[in-house]
Amino acid sequence: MMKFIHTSDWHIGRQFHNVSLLDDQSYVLDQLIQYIKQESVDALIIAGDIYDRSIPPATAVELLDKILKTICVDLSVPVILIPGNHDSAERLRFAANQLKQSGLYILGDLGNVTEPVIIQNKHESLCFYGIPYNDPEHVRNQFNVDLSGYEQAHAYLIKLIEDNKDEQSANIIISHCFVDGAEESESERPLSIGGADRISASLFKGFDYVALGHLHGPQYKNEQYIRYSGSLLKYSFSEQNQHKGVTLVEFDDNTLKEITHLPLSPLHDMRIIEGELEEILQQGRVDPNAEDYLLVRLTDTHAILDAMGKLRVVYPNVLHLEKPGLMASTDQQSVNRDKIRRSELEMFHDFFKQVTGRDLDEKQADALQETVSSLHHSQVDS
Ligand SMILES: [Mn+2]
Repeated sequence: MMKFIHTSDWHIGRQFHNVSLLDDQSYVLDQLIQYIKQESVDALIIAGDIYDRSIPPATAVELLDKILKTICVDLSVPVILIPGNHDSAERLRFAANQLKQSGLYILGDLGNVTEPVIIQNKHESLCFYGIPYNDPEHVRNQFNVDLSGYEQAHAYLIKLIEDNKDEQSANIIISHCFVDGAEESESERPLSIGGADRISASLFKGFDYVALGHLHGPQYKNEQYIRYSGSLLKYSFSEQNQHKGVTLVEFDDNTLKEITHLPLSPLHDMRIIEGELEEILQQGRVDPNAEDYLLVRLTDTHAILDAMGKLRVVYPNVLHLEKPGLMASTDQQSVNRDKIRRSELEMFHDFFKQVTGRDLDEKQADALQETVSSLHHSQVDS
């Protein structure tokens, strides 16, 4: 029996609403290391988007260096990784040939897609083929072929691999791509505009397991073995209900036996809270997870002074505030010419109604009248 863990989309060094997620990433990577020990896996796969940017901050490089040293050297577990669309393949594959000797396989060269990393024991062998992230132009230039679109480019690469693969082994593809029909999140950067980046799952049917990266929600497409492990952490509020983790894959006698989702628990969860300020403040005072990263949607219909400051007293990590209550109920969003000609009073009245859904009451109308006329006078005076 052989086992490996499939992960992807680490995005080390990512910032979220100006907050560095490095500690959060380090926290779940420690859990990954525990899983690697506990399951005594034979390899770790990272299917792209190792870093968040092509030139990552030094602290991100330092964290990755530390994690890879622990896994490859201290635990002697080989790591196989490919660059994703966020990584720079050229930078990531620095010293790749030398690093192979220490069990770190960086498959970052499109010209080498037909060369597998073979992990084996006495009875069986797993062949891992990595397809570094590419667009159709890379493939055209690299192989001097005429093709267009992501689907054709991927089909070409997979055919190359299939023509070379060893039928006696289990064959595993690692790729960073968008499989058609799979579900997106808000934190993925599109590979191309207008859906031309989709490829069909059926391209992969000749393989025993397909370790995908790019989409951040854990999921499979068509077949259980054509799978996205999902990102390490939630990287947008749209992912609040996703269960992040890594995927444990077991082979026996060169045949896929079992796929298990191993959950990761974040240092700070990411979630959306909705309600009126007062009730949110009350709930925050007793919320055991008050440190979570929050998007707060205030439903109050009146303006609130320094809502963010008040919320952060109980929820220190409110990262984003929305006030749908202040954009309430009215269809009269369009400005028509007649309205522009009206007096300030009428315009303010309309504005008030548009944001609160109510008319000014008598007291408010009086106050407004007074303010506007005093403004007019002060302008005349000065
Ligand atoms: Mn990604």
